Amino acid sequence: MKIAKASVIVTSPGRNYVTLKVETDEGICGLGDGTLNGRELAVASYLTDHVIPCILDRDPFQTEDIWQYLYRGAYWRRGPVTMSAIAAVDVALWDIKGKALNTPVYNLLGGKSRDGVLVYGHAGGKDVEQALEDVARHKEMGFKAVRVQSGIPGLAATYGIPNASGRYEPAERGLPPEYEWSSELYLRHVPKLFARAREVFGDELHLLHDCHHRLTPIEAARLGKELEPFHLFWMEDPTPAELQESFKIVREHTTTPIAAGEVFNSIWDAHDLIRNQWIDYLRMSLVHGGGFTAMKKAADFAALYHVRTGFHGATDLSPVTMAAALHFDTAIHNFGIQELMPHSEETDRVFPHQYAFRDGMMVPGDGPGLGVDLDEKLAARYEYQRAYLPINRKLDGTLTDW
Ligand code: KDG
Ligand code: MG
Repeated sequence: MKIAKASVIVTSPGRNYVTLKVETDEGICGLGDGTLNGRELAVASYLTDHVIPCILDRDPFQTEDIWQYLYRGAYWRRGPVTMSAIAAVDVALWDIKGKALNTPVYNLLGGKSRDGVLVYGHAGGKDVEQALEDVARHKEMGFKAVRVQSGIPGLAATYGIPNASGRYEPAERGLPPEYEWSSELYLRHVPKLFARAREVFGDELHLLHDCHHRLTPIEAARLGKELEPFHLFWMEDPTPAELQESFKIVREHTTTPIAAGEVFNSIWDAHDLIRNQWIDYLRMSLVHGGGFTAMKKAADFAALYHVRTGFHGATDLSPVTMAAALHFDTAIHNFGIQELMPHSEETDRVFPHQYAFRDGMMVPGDGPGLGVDLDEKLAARYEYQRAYLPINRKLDGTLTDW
């Protein structure tokens, strides 16, 4: 079997997605996601102008060789644009392999290690009580794990708070919106949020929180310590991770579990974090981390150090990535949890899929390949719209991490 054709489909059913469709000479099609929030067209061009010409006529079963060809063969290594493009190819080829062998992708990755994948949903509100109402709503839907974010007194808006329509979607059309930030106000508030959450919901429900890279290491250490009585499942991205040894400071001060990695695009971004056991959960995703071929190695490496996966699953990762993640989560041994931020109905119509939510868990479906399609006619109705993630400024105007 040979790769006969590959094309990039950019669609915007509420938000932008970049999808690679690979077709073989035997009529099998595979899909891969190459969406990079706010930088979508860079990946589309990387695929169309540089990658697709190199994969034609190759054997789609040779996922390892093709991955190495696109990674080592480019000479320029890593980076989110490159790795998302490589992931799009890799995931599409695994989809093809599954379809050619008439088996779900999880069977190619080790088979079922579990019956369902534990997922966490996003609850948020403009104040503590609204956030808790949203937690209650998630509990009613069946979630066993919920991430909780709330507005911060003194700040006009912050990360993770749903808008009037009840949804939270960080990328906005037009130029990047600007938000304000104060670590001082945030640190004063968050322990109160979780004290109240435990008071209302008791000990059973898993509670998570995303610091979204905004704290210094010592601030993150203080937060982790103050959250200890509330037994969080994790504290996410407590501090930016370019300097991996920053996490040593956080780790040495607190037993609150730590998750990091949604912005990483290579295992090398997490090498020190994992081998020093400074994190508990690796948040990389199949799309930005280079696909199944790369992430299987990353997960196996993490397993040696008691680090489990907790893959990124925000709405800016398309249903193709969600399907791929669920196959991966079903198969690997050191799975921890999967993020689930449900896509809009419009997006789900463009990408019909087999995966489903049942009683706090997700299942990938047992059909061949990934079990996700792309309705190209419908996709063509939603033209690309430029959109950006916000930027953040401290109260004195200094640009800071969003
Ligand atoms: O594109 C950025 C989003 O994916 C990110 O802000 C979401 O932090 C996020 C999360 O944990 O889902
Ligand atoms: Mg996050």
